Amino acid sequence: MPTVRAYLALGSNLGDRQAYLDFARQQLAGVAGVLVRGASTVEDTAPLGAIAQPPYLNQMLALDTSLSPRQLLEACHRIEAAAGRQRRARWESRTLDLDIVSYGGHSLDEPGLTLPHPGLPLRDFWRRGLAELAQSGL
Ligand code: A4P
Ligand code: MG
Repeated sequence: MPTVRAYLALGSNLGDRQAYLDFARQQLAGVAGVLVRGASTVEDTAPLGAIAQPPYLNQMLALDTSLSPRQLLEACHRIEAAAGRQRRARWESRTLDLDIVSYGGHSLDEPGLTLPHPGLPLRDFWRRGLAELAQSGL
């Protein structure tokens, strides 16, 4: 089965942020058609955007996947939902964000899926994560 290198950004800014990132990596490791090849150092980052909110933990993952971009996105949404369910009674906001930063060299602009992720030029912590993975040959 041919695989594609994809990069996935993890983010959490509510609850036990590190535990949510750990949960995301564990869940991804269990998805058929996904191999987690490496993970960047977790970074504590100031929140981007106009809305006041707590700081984030962010991490970049390198994956090899035989899933299509849409299947990978669906897997991400399932993992986000599973993380959200654990805390729904306590936290109203999202506790785990999974963004597909890139999928091979593919460019895509469909409803609900844009590749590469348009946030990449605006997020220096994503670029640092990618650079760190690249240093390890990933
Ligand atoms: N979507 C389209 N393209 C993609 C893609 N390449 N990967 C769609 C993932 N999703 C993609 O995202 C909204 C919709 O984007 C989804 O339905 C999906 O189909 P979401 O994750 O469901 O919602 P969201 O996260 O509330 O909105 P959005 O626009 O994705 O927000 P961002 O861009 O994720 O921003 N500050 C710091 N320091 N670190 C952060 O990680 N993150 C955010 C959230 C704000 N500030 C931050 C951080
Ligand atoms: Mg998002």
